Amino acid sequence: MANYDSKDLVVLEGLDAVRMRPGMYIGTTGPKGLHHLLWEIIDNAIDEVANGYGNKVEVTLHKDGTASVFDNGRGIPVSPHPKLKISGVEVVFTQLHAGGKFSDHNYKYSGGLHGVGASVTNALSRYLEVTVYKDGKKYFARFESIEKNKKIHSGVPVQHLKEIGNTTLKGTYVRFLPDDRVFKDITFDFDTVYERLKETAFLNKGIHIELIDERSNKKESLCYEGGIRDYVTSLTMDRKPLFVPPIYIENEIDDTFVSVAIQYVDNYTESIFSYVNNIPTPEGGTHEVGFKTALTKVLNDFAKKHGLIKDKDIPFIGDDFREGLVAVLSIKMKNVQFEGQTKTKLGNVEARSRVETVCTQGLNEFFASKKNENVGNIIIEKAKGAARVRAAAKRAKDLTRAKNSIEGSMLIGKLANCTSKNPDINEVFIVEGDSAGGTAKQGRDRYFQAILPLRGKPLNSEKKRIDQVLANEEIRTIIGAIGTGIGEDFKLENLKYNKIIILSDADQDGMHIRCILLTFFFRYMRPLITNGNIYVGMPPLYKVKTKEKEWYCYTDEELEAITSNLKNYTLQRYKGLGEMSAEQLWSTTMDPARRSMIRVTVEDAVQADKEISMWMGDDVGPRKDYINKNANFNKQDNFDNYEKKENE
Ligand code: 1YM
Repeated sequence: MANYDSKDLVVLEGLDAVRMRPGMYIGTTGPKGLHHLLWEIIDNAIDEVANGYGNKVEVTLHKDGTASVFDNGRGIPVSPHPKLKISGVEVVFTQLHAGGKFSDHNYKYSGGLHGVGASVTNALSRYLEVTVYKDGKKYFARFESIEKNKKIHSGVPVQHLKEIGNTTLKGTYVRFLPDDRVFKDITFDFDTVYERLKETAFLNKGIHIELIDERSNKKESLCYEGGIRDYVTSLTMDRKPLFVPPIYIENEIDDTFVSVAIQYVDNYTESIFSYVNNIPTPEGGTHEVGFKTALTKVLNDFAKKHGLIKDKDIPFIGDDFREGLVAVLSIKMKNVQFEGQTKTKLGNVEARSRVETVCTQGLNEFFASKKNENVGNIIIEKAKGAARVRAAAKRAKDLTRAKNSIEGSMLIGKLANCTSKNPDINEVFIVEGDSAGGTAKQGRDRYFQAILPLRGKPLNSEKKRIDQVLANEEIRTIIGAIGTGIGEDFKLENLKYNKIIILSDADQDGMHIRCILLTFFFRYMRPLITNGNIYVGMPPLYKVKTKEKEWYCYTDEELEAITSNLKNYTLQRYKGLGEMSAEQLWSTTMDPARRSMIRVTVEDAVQADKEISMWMGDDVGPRKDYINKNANFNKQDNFDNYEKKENE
């Protein structure tokens, strides 16, 4: 059977190098590298059909550990290579980076640099078989990695390409067994392959891709007539798209095919997924720059033309048009050059102007149509919101900076500051209501304790955008007093009080204010929480008094414990801080020697994030579910009560 000779081994020295250093060719010998073997074969099949020579690619994961790929294209050339004097099939599977050197091999668009070639798959397989169906004939070749004199020779042609019969089919079938001497685990993962094929199907509209898993009898068929339009739609399905269908543009210019699908969703992030020759470019590059330039220009023009910009409006910058943007940009061109950290950034300068031209033209045409005007208006409205936030955030930054620079800070709202200038010992009490604030001011130790009374309820920052939150007087006062700034400008070293103590009434309103403040700190000043600077003060709920003695109780359990042994006593229930005298407030709640407080910490930020958006967020559904599942409706804490508070 083995009809190879020494000549074959010499030709194959290149493949032995692949086996010596697989990392250089496929990155790792872990699962990612294993799947890379399959991608190489799939990419060749896709290249063939994407260039119009077929319409179907079939991938099968077999029970014996092999994987196979079939495409109904022209079939790999079977004629001998003029210089190498071996069949085209053998060139493809035994020569590193052979594709481009073969005289015939001349796709308009191809993955190029990125793909290391099918020969690498051959080099790292136990065996690989190729069947070509071409011009009514069926051809077959087999390669093996064989051990000779204790040395493994990779991808040796043990069956040179030969004609084995007639056929009515056309195309190429490749089946291989990854080498378990190279890979620890040679099992292909269905989901990994499926996800890759799905992306490929989106990027090559109309191609039929089938994935068959014979190990588990699973079968998936993929075909998207809408291409990247369908891709964007699937990306935005559960994120409230602002209009349907997505904007779609495609055109060819100077042998570069450009297509882009554009949608906006109801959030503030920008997601551009770009590809060159079906290869993802997460680092962006010249094509993305061209697209962004076109988008900014056309939308600015649209706004001007339709009188959507008033004098008082903040001028747009490019970022404003990309808030909530979800776009897929796919281009196909020759001679691609990749750059960047991970070689996933397009470097070709000519791509920039080509993409910009196609996108500008396409977008202009789109918005020139009367029926699309509404889409334009929606995007401009969204961009205006973004511009406002940007301006407000800048104002707030400037404001907090200005306030930070004012010594003594008597200017900050109604803050009654302490006299000490030592942040390590200073504390600030954020107190609910003016009257309680007054009591706290009288009761405090003014050397190290500052009092910040809140007049009304601060805004719930989970429900409002940052510009609205920052417009809120109470929030601004708090930011100014604390001194650190917020968000990305946060600087812990500027903290003016080592302890920030929230002091609110022990009723529903008080709880609500406490939740609002904690939400704000969690979202915008989180280091204060992780650093342990945030506390919740604990005023007593009851005073128990006998002729001889009096007790303060901070919980119902405490009250129960104390009164169970008493006969004649009077009980006072404190409904609010305002009912206490200055002296009482000091001795029960503010005096470091006697008070008790809760220090606020975060054990699991992801969980905290989820809970805060559930409890404090816009979406009522999850909150209602949770409360209905867990609340005790004998108490007065049911869902409707809670929502009423939130909406007040
Ligand atoms: C299941 C894998 O490899 N299909 C495939 C590959 C080629 C061709 C067709 C092909 C290309 C050309 C001309 C050309 C390749 N040929 C070469 C090379 N499926 C799979 N289908 N005729 C057929 O590019 O001119 C490399 S890939 F180099 F031999 F031309």
